[in-house]
Amino acid sequence: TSSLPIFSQEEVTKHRSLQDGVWVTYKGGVYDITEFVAMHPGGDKILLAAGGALEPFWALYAVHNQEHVLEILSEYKVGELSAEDVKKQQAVKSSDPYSSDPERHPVLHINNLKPFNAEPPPEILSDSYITPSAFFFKRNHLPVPKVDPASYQLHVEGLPGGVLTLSLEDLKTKFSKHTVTATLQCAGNRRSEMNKVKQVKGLNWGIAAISNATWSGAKLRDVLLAAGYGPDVAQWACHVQFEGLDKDVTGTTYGASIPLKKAVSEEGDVLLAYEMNGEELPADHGFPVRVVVPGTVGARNVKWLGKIIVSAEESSSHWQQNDYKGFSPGTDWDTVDFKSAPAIQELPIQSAVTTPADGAVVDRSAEEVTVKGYAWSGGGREVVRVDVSLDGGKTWQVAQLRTSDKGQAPEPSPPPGQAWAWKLWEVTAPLPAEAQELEIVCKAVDNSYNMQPDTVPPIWNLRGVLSNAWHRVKVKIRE
Ligand code: HEM
Ligand code: MTE
Ligand code: MO
Repeated sequence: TSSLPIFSQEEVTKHRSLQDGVWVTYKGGVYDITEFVAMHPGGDKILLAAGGALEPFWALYAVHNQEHVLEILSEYKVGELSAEDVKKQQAVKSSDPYSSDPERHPVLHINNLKPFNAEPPPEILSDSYITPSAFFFKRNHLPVPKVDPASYQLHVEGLPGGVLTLSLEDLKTKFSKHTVTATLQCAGNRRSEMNKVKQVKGLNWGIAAISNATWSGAKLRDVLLAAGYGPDVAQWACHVQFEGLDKDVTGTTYGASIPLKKAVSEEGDVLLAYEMNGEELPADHGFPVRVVVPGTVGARNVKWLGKIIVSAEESSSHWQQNDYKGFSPGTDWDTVDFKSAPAIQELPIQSAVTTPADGAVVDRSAEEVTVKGYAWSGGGREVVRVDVSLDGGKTWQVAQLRTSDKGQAPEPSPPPGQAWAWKLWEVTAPLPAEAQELEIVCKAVDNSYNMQPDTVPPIWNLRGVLSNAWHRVKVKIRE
C-alpha cells in the first residue's frame, strides 16, 4: 500500500495544461508529468492525455509497452486514483483500433505489433530481386484504415481549377498506367547499429527495412496536369503534400510532402500506385492507392492516400516537421531544434550483407564462402560498384552486381538519374588459410562516387536515421 494521497478523477481533470500542471492516470495511479512534457520523444501529443487516462493512447502507440517507459512514468507518481473512479474507468469499454489490421506472414520479424512494424529475414531479400509483397517490410504509424474501393475518393487541391475529385476507377481509366521498379527504404533502416553506439529513439530496425517492388499506377504529374497544373503554378507553389486516410485518436492523419519539382518532373516517375508486384495493393502497403516517390525516403511514400495538396509550404505534419531529419552526433534531446534541419528526401548510398548472418559458422571443408547483399542509392543515383572485404577492410574485392533473378534477363540499364531499384550483389571467395574468423565488410559506390562512411559514431544521431556505415558481419570458421 502507498502513503500517497488519493485523488478523484475530478481533481485530476483540473490539471490539463502546463500552467495548471499536466496530470494523467495509469492503472489506478496519478502522475504529474508536467516536467516530462518537453522531454517526450513523441512530442506534445502527450498533452492529449492531460487530465485523463494514458491507457487508450498507449493502446494506439504501443511503443510505450516497454519497461523503460514505465520506469520514466513511475518517477512522476503523485497519488492514487479513488477506487470509485478506477471502477468507472474500467467500465469504459476499451476497443482495439488495430482489430481490423490484416493478417501478416509469420516469418516477418516484428519490431512493434501495434502499429505494425516488421521486416523480413535478411536472406529473403537477396533471394529475390523483386521482394514478394508478403515479405516486403511494413512500417505503419497508425492502424490500417479500412477503405471501400467503390466509394474511395482522392481529392486534389490547391490548383487553379479548384478541387479535383477522382474515384479509383477514374485513376485507372482516365490516366495511362505506368510501371516502375523502385526500392523503398525507411529512414530508420539499420537503426539498431546506431543503438549499439549510444541509445537512440525509435524502432530497432535491423538491415531489412528496405525492399524492392514493381509499382503500377497513374503518374502524379499527369493527375496534377489534369487538375490544372501549369507553369504559372510553379511561380508560387514549391511542395506537394499528401494526406493518408489513417488517423490518430484526434483525427489527425499521417502526412508528408515532397518538392513540387520532383512531383511534376517527367523523369521523377512519381506514381499514384494501385498495384504492387502486378496485384492490387495489399492493405498494409496502402490499399487502394499510395504514392510511390522513387529515390525518396519511405516516409514520403504516403499510403492510403486521401488528399493531394499543391502548396507554398511543406506538410505541417509531425512526420515532416519534427521527425525524419538528420542531426550532428553532438545534438541531444535537450538541444535539438527540428526547425534547423531539412526534412529527409533523397536517401544516401546504402548497402548491407544479407548472408551469411552475423555470428554464422562456416566449415573449413567448404573451402569457400559466398557473401550476398543489396546496394541502393537515393535520388535515382545508380550503384556502380560494391566492394567486399573478408578481413575487416584490409583487402577488398569487387562484387558481381545483378538486377534480376537468376536465370532471368537483367533489367535494361536505367536512364541516368532514374536508377530507382536496388542491385543485388554476390562474391564467392576462398576461405583465407590462416583465419579462424572472417570480418565481412561491404561498401557501395554510386555514380556520383558517393561512398558509405566506414563507422557509425561520426554519423550517429539522436533519432537513429540515415544509418549507412560499412556493414560488418563476423563469421567463425570451424576446422
Ligand atoms: C514515444 C514516453 C504519453 C505518443 C515515446 C517514447 C517514450 C515515451 C519513452 C519513446 C519510446 C521508444 O522509442 O523507445 C511517454 C510517457 C508518457 C507518454 C512517459 C506519459 C507520461 C504519450 C501520449 C501519447 C504519446 C499520451 C499520444 C497521445 C507517443 C508517440 C511516440 C512516443 C507517437 C512515438 C514517437 C516515434 O517513435 O515516432 N513516449 N509517452 N505518448 N509517444 Fe509517448
Ligand atoms: N503512409 C501512411 N499513410 N501512414 C504511414 O504510417 N508510413 C511511412 C510510409 N507511408 C506511413 C505511410 C513510412 S515511415 C514508410 S518507411 C513507408 O510508408 C513504408 O511503406 P511500406 O509499409 O509499404 O513498406
Ligand atoms: Mo519510415
